[in-house]
Amino acid sequence: MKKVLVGIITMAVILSMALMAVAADKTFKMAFMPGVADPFYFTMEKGAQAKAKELGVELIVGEYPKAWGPESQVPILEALIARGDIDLLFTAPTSTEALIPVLKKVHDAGIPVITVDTYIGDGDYNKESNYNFPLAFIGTDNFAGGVVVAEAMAKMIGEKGKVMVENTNPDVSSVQGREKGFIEGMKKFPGIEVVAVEYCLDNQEKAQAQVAAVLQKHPDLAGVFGVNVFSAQGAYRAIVNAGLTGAVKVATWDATEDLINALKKGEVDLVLAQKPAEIGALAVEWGLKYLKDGTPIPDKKVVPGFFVFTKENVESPDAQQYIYSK
Ligand code: T6T
Repeated sequence: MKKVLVGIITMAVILSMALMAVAADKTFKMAFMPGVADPFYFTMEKGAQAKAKELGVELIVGEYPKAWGPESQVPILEALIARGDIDLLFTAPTSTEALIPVLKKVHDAGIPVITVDTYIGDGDYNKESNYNFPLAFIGTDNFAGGVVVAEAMAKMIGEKGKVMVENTNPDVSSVQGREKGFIEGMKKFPGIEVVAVEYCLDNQEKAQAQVAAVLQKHPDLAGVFGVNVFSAQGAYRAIVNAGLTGAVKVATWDATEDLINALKKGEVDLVLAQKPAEIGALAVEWGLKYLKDGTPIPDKKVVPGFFVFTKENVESPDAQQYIYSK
């Protein structure tokens, strides 16, 4: 009886070692589905591709959606999954709620999911909920960044006056975090009033028109916070067109070449750079660890930092690494 038991255990050990060896040798296939076609996600892809190459992972990149939102993203995700050969998916959900069903479908099909840049639900994947199935969220602490921008803006405008937020969507975790952090940060400054929060739906022209309209209503506007590539690029153009460069302070988020050049020209006063290449690389690295031996991602969260460009450091050689790729 004892001999039989020892035999069974030995067989089980040999089998699991063989399975682990197969997993170690297998070339895993990961899929990356970006939020929209923009320099932030292009840079994320580059970081992910470089890490995938280094670690021997095959990385499939889903088609870049032309517009932000579930209408564009869900069909591309469905097509990715329909391939039937993906071992893990990392993606930036374009809505906290609307992306839950399709990502749950991916998960239920046996494909582990990591959300990068944005999260579903409230992003707490540790508690009981219908959205806690992703392995982790990997992305910026947007609320903390929003507070940093508020404090810098308050300083720039002498801690008094009217400011506005040019945002994209009310149901996207990243940009909502920035807005909330900014508004919270401004509570420390009783002389500052947030007079408007606009949503451009990630459309630069719309952002420009919205900032122009707020300027009409509040000609004494002191500052604008543009929360991402398109809202920020639209926001600073509205200020330039109104001939108010320098008079209205402009704080922006996302280090595109356009925004960095505007900073150099004095049309923008601050650019917060996220670390998209690092986010992409971390997703591949942690994803592979999980696929190889089930290593969990600590706290189901990885949060790389950010870098703040100002006119003082924008030419510094060390800062150049934070500018996004085209
Ligand atoms: O700001 C990034 C990203 O972090 C956000 O979630 C959506 O907008 C960008 O992609 C910039 O356009």
